[in-house]
Amino acid sequence: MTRTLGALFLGLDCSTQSLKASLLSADLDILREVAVNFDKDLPQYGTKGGVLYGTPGEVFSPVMLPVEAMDVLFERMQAAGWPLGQVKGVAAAGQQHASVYWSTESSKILSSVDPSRPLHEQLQGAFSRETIPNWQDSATTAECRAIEAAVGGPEALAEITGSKAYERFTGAQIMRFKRLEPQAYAATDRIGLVSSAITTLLCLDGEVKGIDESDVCGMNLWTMNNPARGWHAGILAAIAGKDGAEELARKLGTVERDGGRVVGKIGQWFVKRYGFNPECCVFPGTGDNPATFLSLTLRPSEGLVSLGTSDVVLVSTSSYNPHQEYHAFFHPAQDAESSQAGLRYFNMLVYKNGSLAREHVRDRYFDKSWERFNAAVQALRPKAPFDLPMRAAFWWLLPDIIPDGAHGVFKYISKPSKEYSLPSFEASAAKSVSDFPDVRAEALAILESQLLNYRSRSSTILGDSSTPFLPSSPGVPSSIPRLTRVYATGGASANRTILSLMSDVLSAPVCKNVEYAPETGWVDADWNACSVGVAYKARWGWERHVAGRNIGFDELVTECRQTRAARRGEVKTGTDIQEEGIKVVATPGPGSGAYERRVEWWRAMEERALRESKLAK
Ligand code: ADP
Ligand code: XUL
Repeated sequence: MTRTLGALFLGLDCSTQSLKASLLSADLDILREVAVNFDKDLPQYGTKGGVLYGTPGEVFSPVMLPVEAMDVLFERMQAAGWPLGQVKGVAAAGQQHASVYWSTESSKILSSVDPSRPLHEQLQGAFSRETIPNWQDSATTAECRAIEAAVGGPEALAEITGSKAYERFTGAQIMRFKRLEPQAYAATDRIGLVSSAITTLLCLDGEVKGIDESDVCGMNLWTMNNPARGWHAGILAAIAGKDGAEELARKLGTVERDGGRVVGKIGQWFVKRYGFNPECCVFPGTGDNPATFLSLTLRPSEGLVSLGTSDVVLVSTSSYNPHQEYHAFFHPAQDAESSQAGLRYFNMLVYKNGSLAREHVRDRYFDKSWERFNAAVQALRPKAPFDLPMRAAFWWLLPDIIPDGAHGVFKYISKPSKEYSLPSFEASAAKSVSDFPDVRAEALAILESQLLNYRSRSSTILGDSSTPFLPSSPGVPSSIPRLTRVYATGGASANRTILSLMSDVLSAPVCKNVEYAPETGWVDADWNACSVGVAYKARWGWERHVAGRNIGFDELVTECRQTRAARRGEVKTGTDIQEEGIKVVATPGPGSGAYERRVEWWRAMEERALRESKLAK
């Protein structure tokens, strides 16, 4: 099919291991993608998995790595014939928390780059720190405790900034940098995140661009719980001293509250070197998780489960629900005029023991075969509402984040009976085992425990918030709310058995992104969600900026979907249009009721396993 391409939108994603780009049409079709792999394509930096290791706990990457990756990325786009002159808007996503330090020379250097030479040859002097601490860094425990103490403890910090202190969060990282390299800190003019640094490089107009208000929530520095949102003076003072707090606020700069604001035009370097249109607009960058959230246009009470190396669960809410176990973020595409009451949020839950733990069980008991693993799950999974699960297995091979510090492997066989009508009694009477007598239970039990974890905690988030949710099924405690819909992404979402069990345990339809090609019809989409999500944001910002339309992000995406459906000769409205590009791949079956009845029991089992994990230390 040949169509004139018209206006195009570009999204970049600077993640841990690669820099990726997606090119989208004005109707949000994904037209092209390209990636630069840090280890493979830039071996001179010597990274492994995109990072380098220092003293215990230190994980970082060279600051020039993403700069040189930009050089290679745009060369590749040009070599592949991308019509870059038609790009009207661009936005970037970046790994969260990781900070970039700009020197006092940066402004001058950024405004005078020579289009005949690559960026990495010219920007060395623009940085006051040679490295970017990576989100996997864990060398800042002492700083975390100091930041929490400054505001009255972890709970208070979570209430103010959306998260208790985490080693990877930027506040603790800045504090450690200042302590270890005071001169380099003093020579720092501005501090940004990876997303705002890539945005700065896209504009190259001499200005270091501000951090956006969704990504800023990963810093432990931003007051979220107060209409006068802003840098928290007490935390800044804990990091930089009373006298240095104001200076630190200046270094951190002005935060972008409007995710669709034009922060600059594409730099002349891109215009002269790659033929960009000088009118191409640049919109605020955001974190990789907020960007993924946008690619699925999650509505309040919907969730996303990403089954990658680690598992990440995002729950979209219409109210602020800070909690010590997880992170609260502002929605990445709201405009500055949103009243406090109209603000949207999402909660993020990060689990270290995701795919690697599942793989471990597969390799140990099922000959490294997902087919065998799946067959075991299918054979034993509950098939009726009272076919209650009786095993629980906690595979905390790495010390986990949720629950905090849980470590070790714990397995139990339980026996529901009238005698144990209280879940805590039943849990304490459960038999601890090292292997299940029926080996097939190993596959089912790890999945059940992971998924009941996501079910239990997403229920708590919905129950604690003013977000509307689906009530639980008749006969099940009403304190177990359900997500209305779950989107599955990540490597393990290729496994339909896992998705089908997920639908039963979460009591919600499970969906995947699909894309349409005239030759094949709808197929599973395999594009990069982060770069696509920020390209959507650029499209939304452009609509508001150029057409002057005061339109919400979700509404604009819906309009684009309508246009796409109409192009295929279909008329879609209402819920149909929400399904455009999204396929329900699993719906709750009869076994779902059994899981709903076991959420409270599972919570009691987790409490017991956690207690035993702490005793074993
Ligand atoms: P990353 O977090 O690095 O982006 P991915 O999202 O690519 O990771 O997920 C990689 C993981 O996906 C692998 O560790 C693997 O265990 C898991 N995976 C891939 N295919 C399957 C499958 N069919 N069933 C279950 N897990 C799978
Ligand atoms: C989120 C986190 C990671 C990074 C990965 O808190 O640390 O998901 O954003 O790039």
